[in-house]
Amino acid sequence: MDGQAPTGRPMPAGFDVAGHIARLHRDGYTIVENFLDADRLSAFRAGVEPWLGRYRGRNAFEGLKTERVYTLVARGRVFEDITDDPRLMAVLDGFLKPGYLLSASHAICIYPGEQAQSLHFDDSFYPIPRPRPAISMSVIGAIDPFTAQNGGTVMLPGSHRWTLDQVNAAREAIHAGRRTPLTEGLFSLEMPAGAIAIFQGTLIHGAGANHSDAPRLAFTNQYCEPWARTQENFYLAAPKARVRAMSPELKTMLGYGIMAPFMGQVTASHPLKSLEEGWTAPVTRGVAADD
Ligand SMILES: O=C(O)CCC(=O)C(=O)O
Repeated sequence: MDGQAPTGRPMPAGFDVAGHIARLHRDGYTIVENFLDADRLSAFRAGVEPWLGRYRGRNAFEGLKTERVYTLVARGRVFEDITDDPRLMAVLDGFLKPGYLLSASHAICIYPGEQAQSLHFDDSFYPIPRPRPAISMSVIGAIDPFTAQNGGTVMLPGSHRWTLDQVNAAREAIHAGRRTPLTEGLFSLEMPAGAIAIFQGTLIHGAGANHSDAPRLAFTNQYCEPWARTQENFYLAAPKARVRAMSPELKTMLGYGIMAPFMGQVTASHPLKSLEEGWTAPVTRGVAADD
């Protein structure tokens, strides 16, 4: 699909949308090399640097030697650009309904000595039985090259089609260090800086252990169906002044859109109205506000 992208911005010639969609259906993941060019990689590093060196994870899942910078999309232009990139959106359009939402957006810096994260699938918190279509789609992007040594994401291709019993059996076997037919395909994602993996929210994966002597910097963006609840609450987390300057696609992804016929309305108005200068909540107009 060359030419016009869903964003109206140019789609790079030769980007094989259909091939990526086919691999996502077959394996549960696909890799886009050169997603960030050298300029975007430098801009990413410069943009995230002031936010690093502040916190460590609060639990083993976040990673006790891992730092996460949440609400990345609202922290600078490069983070917007990687979130609504036309190539990515063209692939996501093959899986999620129009008006899909950004569910999570953060940088992940895994420091040396970090242990492997427990294996999981990203849309597990939606209580709908498996097997089923993914309710969310995830991206993990390499700012540092991913290797098996430095914490490259561990993935289990094909697991996006499994029942919950199969998922649990595979996870138990892997965590116990046992090999079974279900665990055959387990591998560590190795990809150069600037590449991303797109994967289905139903695919088993987890951050690898960092046995190297350098941090592994990455980002993840996750997108969900327009009817599903998002992990991050961007209405509260992303300052309106920043959202106003974002692309129409990003505004929709952050919740300033309607899913037909009226999901997401703001007191019977389109949510974009709430971004207009001087807008006040209708319930406070003409009466004293409580707070
Ligand atoms: O950092 C990674 O490689 C994956 C992280 C992940 O899967 C998660 O935090 O949910």
